[in-house]
Amino acid sequence: MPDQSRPAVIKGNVIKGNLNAAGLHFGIVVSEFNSFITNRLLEGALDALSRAGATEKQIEVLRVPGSFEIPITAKKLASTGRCDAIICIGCVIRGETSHYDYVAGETSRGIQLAQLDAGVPMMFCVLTCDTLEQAIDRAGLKSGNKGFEAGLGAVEMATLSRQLSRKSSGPARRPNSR
Ligand code: INI
Repeated sequence: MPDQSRPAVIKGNVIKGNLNAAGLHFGIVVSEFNSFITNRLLEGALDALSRAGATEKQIEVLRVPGSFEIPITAKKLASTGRCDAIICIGCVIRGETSHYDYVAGETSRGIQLAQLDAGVPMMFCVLTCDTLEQAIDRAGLKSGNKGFEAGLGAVEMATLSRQLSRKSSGPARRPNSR
């Protein structure tokens, strides 16, 4: 007998993305600075998109000089309305001066501002490392490939966003309601 003195445990209407890239379009903005690392991250992201079912014509890759140039490029790309999600790839490695702090800080801040402003999900795949070894580990060795993770994240966020766009046009409906 259910205990009727206690409220039923409810889960709510869970809305979640999935890993099916069918019908979606992705942008990837890649920094050329530290290209030894960023090209590996790019390969990881492309691998993830391909495993999710994306084909060549669903993906466009834009190359920029350094991480600092990623936010404006991602924002402009988002404004074309072509992309369901954008993957931002860069690698900032700490040097002897404070330059690192400006580049890393402004790149992350810029990408966050760009995605909030544009309403297009942007994956933050900018490594911020103290050493080259840490970057290598995160671009395909010990700690996996952060580009691959970003690729999967892009598909999940793109599919979630599509659901939210559909739902925002009217009151919530149950799947079988008329
Ligand atoms: N850009 C990077 O992507 N990573 C770095 O480590 C880096 N460092 O160390 O200087 C870097 N600098 C270039 C910067 O992103 C701009 O391209 C440049 O300042 C011109 O605006």
